[in-house]
Amino acid sequence: MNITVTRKLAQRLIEAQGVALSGQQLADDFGISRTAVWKHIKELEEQGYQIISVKKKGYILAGLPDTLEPTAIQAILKTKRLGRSIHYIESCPSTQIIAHQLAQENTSDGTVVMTEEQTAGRGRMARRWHSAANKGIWMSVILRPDVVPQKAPQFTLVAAVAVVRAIEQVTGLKPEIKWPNDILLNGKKCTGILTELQSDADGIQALIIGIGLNVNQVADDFDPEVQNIATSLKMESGKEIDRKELVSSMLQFLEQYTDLYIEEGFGILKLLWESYSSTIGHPVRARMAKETLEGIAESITDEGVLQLRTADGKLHGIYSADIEMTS
Ligand code: BT5
Repeated sequence: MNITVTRKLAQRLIEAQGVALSGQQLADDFGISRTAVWKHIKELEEQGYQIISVKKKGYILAGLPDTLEPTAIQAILKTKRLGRSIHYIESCPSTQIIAHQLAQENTSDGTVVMTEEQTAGRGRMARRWHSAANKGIWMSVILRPDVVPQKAPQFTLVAAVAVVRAIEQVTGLKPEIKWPNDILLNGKKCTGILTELQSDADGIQALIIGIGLNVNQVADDFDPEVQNIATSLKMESGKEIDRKELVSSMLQFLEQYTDLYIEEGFGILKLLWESYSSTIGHPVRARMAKETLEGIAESITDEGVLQLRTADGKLHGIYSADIEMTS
């Protein structure tokens, strides 16, 4: 079966907004037989599309599946660039790996890699990111901003603000950001962000922002390794969440905020980031590669560096660490 035709057919049904499309018309438009159209309709039904077949009128779309297929996302997407090209794979080791390959092949700014399942999802420092099938959002966004490499770390913070805004908009939940890359609900992690860079002597070639968001898992869906520290939007809200609504909202905020950051700098976004932060103003322990420091997390700088004041009064600039709240 020709997948492109199936996708185009889904797109036509979505665009028809509940109006019947005649089988003959579709057959003519796609240059295939009516039986072939019917086979594509059956394929879409298997994917979870609800399609009503009305005698003498044709096919009507009555419901969309909980899928992250590009057609379903793009039907509701309001962005200009982000997600206008989506590479969708049912299962893959890591969307970051695919995004890196695409970025080297000159893929366009705003391209998104999306999957239903990762078999080797990764966090910072080669840690594992558990990515259960069909329950979360595992995606990588490729950006090609014209900025100096020193401006790269803040993209993680900007992305975090975009994710919390989207979670709020779609679910009404109140997430918090834990510096630098975690999003928490009731103190448990629902999202991790991983920003990676491709750069050369000319500057940044591509930024790859990986976002892992636990959406519809229940406690048993999590690996025992993270069961005590992880949560999902469904566990916190008690409701099944529409993943494509969330993707669409996240991409919209991400486009808006990354554009704002590139054009105006980190100022306004820093204020927004601080308003969601669970870290600032609190006593924390910061574990870094070579040392661990305890103190009060006072602020972040315009460069996204955490300012930690230790008991001896010294202020330390922390570029990357794992943060634990100490009270
Ligand atoms: C992160 O790293 O939090 C970044 C995670 C980024 C994942 C996305 S998914 C799409 C894209 N493709 C990838 O392969 N990766 C990105 P870090 O701060 O190092 O946190 C990793 C730690 O989070 C692990 O050591 C676990 O303790 C915990 N963890 C793993 N899976 C989790 C999950 N599903 N939910 C909550 N916590 C998890």
